Amino acid sequence: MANVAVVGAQWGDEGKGKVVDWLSERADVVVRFQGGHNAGHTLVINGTTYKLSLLPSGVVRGKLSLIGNGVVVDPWALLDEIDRLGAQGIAVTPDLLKVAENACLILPLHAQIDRAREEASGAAKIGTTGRGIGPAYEDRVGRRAIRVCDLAHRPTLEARIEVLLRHHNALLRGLGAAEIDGQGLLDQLLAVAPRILPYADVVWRRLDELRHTRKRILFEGAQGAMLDVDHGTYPFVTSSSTVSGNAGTGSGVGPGQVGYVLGICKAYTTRVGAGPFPTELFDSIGERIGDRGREFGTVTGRRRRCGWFDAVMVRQAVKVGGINGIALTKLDVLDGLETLKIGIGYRLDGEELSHLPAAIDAQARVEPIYETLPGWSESTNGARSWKDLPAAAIKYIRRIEELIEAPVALLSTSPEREDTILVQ
Ligand code: 2SA
Ligand code: MG
Repeated sequence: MANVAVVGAQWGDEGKGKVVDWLSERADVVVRFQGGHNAGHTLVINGTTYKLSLLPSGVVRGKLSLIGNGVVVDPWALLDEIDRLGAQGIAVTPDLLKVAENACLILPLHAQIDRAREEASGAAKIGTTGRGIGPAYEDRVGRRAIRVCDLAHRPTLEARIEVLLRHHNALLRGLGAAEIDGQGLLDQLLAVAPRILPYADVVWRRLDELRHTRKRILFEGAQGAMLDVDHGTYPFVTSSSTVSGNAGTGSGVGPGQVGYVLGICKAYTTRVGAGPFPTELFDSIGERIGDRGREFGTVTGRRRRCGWFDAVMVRQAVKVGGINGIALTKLDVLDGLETLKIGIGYRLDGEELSHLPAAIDAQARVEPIYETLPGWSESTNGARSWKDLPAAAIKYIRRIEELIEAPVALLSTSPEREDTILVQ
C-alpha cells in the first residue's frame, strides 16, 4: 500500500473513522491535516466504542499519530480527549502522539465568538459545532494566532497575546462588550503549556524521515468535500480545506506524497447544520434512514438531516478532490426499502444541470432529478463478501460507480472493522 488520503465525499460523517481504522493496520502513521475538535470519528473495536474528535484515529491502534499544522488545536479539548481515552485503557503518550509546533491554537475566546455569532445570526445561522473553528482559522490567516510553539516562551506568548487582543478588544469595544483580559489568557495558557509541550514536534520533518524509511502514511481528513471552504456549499461550510489537496499543505509534505485518494461516502446522504441539501427527505423514509442509521452528531448530538444519494454532488467531490476510489458505507441502512432513488441531476429554472452551481440562491433552489432503482428485502448488515449481497444491492452500487465516475473500492457493511469488503 502506498500512502493514502482518506477524505469525506459528502457533508462529513461518512464513516471515515472506521475506514481509517481499517486501513491503519497497513499504515505506519496516521496524520490529521485540517479541522479541529469539530470532527467526530466513531470507532467500534471489539464491541467497545471510541469517540475521537481531535486525535487521529490511528491512536486507538497504537499507531504513531500526528496532528499537522493545518489543524486548529484546542489544548484543553486535546487534553480532555487524551484523558478520556486513558480512562478507556489507551495511553496517549508523547511517543505516540505528536502535535505540529506550528499548528494554531483554538482559545476560549474563539468558541465564545463562534457561539455569539451563531446566536446573533437568526436565519443566516451556519449551524456550526460551536467549537471556535471559524474564528480560530480567521486569526490564523489574519496572522495573529497563537501557535503551539509560542507556549514554550513566555515573552513571545505575551507579545502574541497583545497582538491578538489588540484586534479582538477593538471589536469588543466597538460593540460595547467586555474586553478580554490578557493576563487571564496568559495565565490559562501558561497553566496548560507543560501538558501540551511534550507533544510538540516538527511534524514535517518527521514525515520526511518516515518517507525515507518507506513508512506508509495515512492522511485522515475530517468533515467532507461539500463542507470545504472553497468547494463546498459556501457559506454553509467549515473554515478549512477538506479536500485531498490540503493533505500536503496541512501536514508539510508535497502533493506527490499524498498517494491514493480514498473518498468516503454513505449509500445515502446526511448533513448536520444548516445549508442547502437538494436530495433531503422530509418524509417517513428520511426519518427511517435517520433512525436506522443512528444519524446523530458525534460531537454535538444533533440529529442529522437525511436524504437520497446525490450522485451529482459526489461526482463533484470526486473531481475537485482527485478521488481515486470510494469507500461506500452504511448500505445496510437501506435494507428493506422497496425502491431507492439516486439524484442524477438538478433542474433550475427549466434548465438541467449536471453540477451543483456555486451561487447560494441557486444551491437552495435546485430540484433534484431522480432515477429510481429497485430495493432489496434481504439484510446486507455484516456482509463480508460480494456474493453475500443481493443482486439489487450490487446493481445499486454499480449504478453509483457509473454516475460518480469512480470505482467503489471498499464496502463497509457495519461499524465493525471486520465487516468490510475489499472490492476487486
Ligand atoms: P464548524 O463548527 O465551523 O466546523 O461548522 C461549520 C459547518 O461544518 C459542519 N461540520 C460538520 N458536519 C458533520 N460532522 C462534523 N463533525 C461532527 C460529527 C459534528 C457533530 O462527526 O458528527 O457532532 O455535530 C462536522 N464538523 C463541522 C457543521 O455542521 C456546519 O455545517
Ligand atoms: Mg463525524
